[in-house]
Amino acid sequence: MAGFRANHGILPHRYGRTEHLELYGKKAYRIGSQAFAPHNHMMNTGFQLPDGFLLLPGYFDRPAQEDLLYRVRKAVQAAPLYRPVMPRTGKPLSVRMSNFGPLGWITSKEGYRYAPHHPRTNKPWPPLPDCLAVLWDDVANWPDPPQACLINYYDEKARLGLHVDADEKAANAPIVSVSLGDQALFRLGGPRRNDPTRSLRLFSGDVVVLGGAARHCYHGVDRIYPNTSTLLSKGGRINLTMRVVGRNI
Ligand code: MD3
Ligand code: FE
Repeated sequence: MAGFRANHGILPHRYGRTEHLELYGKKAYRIGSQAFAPHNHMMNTGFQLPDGFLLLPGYFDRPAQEDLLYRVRKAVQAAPLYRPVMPRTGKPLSVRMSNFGPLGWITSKEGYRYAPHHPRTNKPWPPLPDCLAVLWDDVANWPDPPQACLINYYDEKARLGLHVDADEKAANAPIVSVSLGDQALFRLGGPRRNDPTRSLRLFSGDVVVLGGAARHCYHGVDRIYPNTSTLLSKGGRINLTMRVVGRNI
């Protein structure tokens, strides 16, 4: 903890209750109900993080991030990124998406759903890379494997508005997220849209586990910080989210 103070000048005021999460052999902190990344500035202090929110800062080191990026590039060659549209209005999102795994999250004017084929190529989604299956087994603490892994690509202007993920019948299974590339300003609220929110910066290599109550909380991405990572040669951010969907019919 001394290094933490020296490097960042941020000392948790409830120091005595710091729980060093050595779970999974990686560093994460939970102070009371406030989870913490050593490199994360605590914005909006006083917000209680929902139960089940776990941030594993720097879970993937640079070589592991490069390996993961290589798998993502291979996947999007076969299953190109597309711009999902909002149901009803047909308005495109700024985030571009694709998927790994037996199922993928797609949108149309009719609504959102999970489907086994890419909406443009009509081919099955590329298989989930082993390193992501291993991550799931390491951190999810859930008996079933993920059925879908959404690939989100943000250019420097992309955003993701506040929403809840509610298209999975397996609503209690956790979601496991991996960030790659430029930093993002992530916003986490509560179960109701008007609940107070807290902002966290997500860095390349960070993993977030959304279980328990956190799984049902509003969240979004307010901004991407350009040129904050050298991982993606053309910049931007990739976020991977593994999900258990439940029975698809
Ligand atoms: C908190 N993705 O794909 S990942 C999404 O950075 C999504 O691309 C964001 O929201 C991104 O649906 C955030 C972290 C995350 C994922 C799912 C959550 C946070 C969550 C579900 C409930 C609460
Ligand atoms: Fe989401």
